[in-house]
Amino acid sequence: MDALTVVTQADPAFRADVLAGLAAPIPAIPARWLYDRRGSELFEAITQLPEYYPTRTETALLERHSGDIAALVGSGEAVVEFGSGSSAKTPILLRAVAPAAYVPIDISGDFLRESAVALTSEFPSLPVHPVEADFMRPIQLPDQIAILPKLGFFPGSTIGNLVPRSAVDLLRAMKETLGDGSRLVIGMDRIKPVEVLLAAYDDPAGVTAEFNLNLLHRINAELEGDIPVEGFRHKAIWNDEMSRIEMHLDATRDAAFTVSDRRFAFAKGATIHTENSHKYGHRDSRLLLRAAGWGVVAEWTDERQWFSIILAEAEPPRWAP
Ligand code: AVI
Repeated sequence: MDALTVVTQADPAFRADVLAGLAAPIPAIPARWLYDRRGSELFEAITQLPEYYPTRTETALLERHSGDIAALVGSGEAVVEFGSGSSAKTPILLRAVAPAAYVPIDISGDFLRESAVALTSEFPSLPVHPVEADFMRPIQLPDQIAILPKLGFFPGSTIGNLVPRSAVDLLRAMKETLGDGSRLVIGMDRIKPVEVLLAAYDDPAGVTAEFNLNLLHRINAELEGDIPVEGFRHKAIWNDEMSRIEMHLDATRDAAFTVSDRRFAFAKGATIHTENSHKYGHRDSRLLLRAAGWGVVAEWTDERQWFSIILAEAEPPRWAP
């Protein structure tokens, strides 16, 4: 090995998920591994595509209704964002609700630092308390915001990337993190014509395909793999029964390869399931929130009803028949 070779330390959880996922009867790898540096850049590029309606629609909804949100929640909240606020959406909310503090939570310290710096220039007097943690579990918030009312923020319909059981677990964890009486602004993507959904997840420019196939490049680079990436293609399908878009990687020919010294053989047509993106009907989103102890206070949607922003409130447990 020459002096310039950079060795990436493999994440043991990535290795375990990939080896188990490739060997599973229905091969599947958790979607969170799509987001290495390159994957995150490609996802950013996806959000700019004409066919990818969610980002544009949600941003417009926030611009139109952030005043309504502020009227309902008041000012002086600690805004707690689940995921770092690298997007254009965070400043829209912060401008409207005049918070007393901002707490971005992200598992990646790099993203946290980048977004904290970006926000400080626009909100120089806003106290920012970044927390590096996995928000899938309840988190101890910084002491500095202990007495402030909390407003959670979870845009992007990222909730849709979880199967309903995990989505409810996450919403419950958020409730525990924020506390009873806190509020949550959450973006949820709606069910819409299948052609619109398929174009958004299989764009003609091939950016989503590159995003999906990047997972194989990542496996090869980080887990000593020799997967023939050109032997796989991106596939997006609408699973109506599960109300979700699914991304898969399809073997276009028989492919035998090694990952971390383990041999795998994929016959032509075999697939690796890499992501789900659930879409919700009006009542579905409410039921999901209620299952986790969140009552819906208000909901805003666009003219085409393609996306909705919901303001929910953490309800205290109460007896029910
Ligand atoms: C991050 N998440 C909300 C995106 C979505 O729409 O489900 C991920 C994505 N996958 C392909 N395109 C976008």
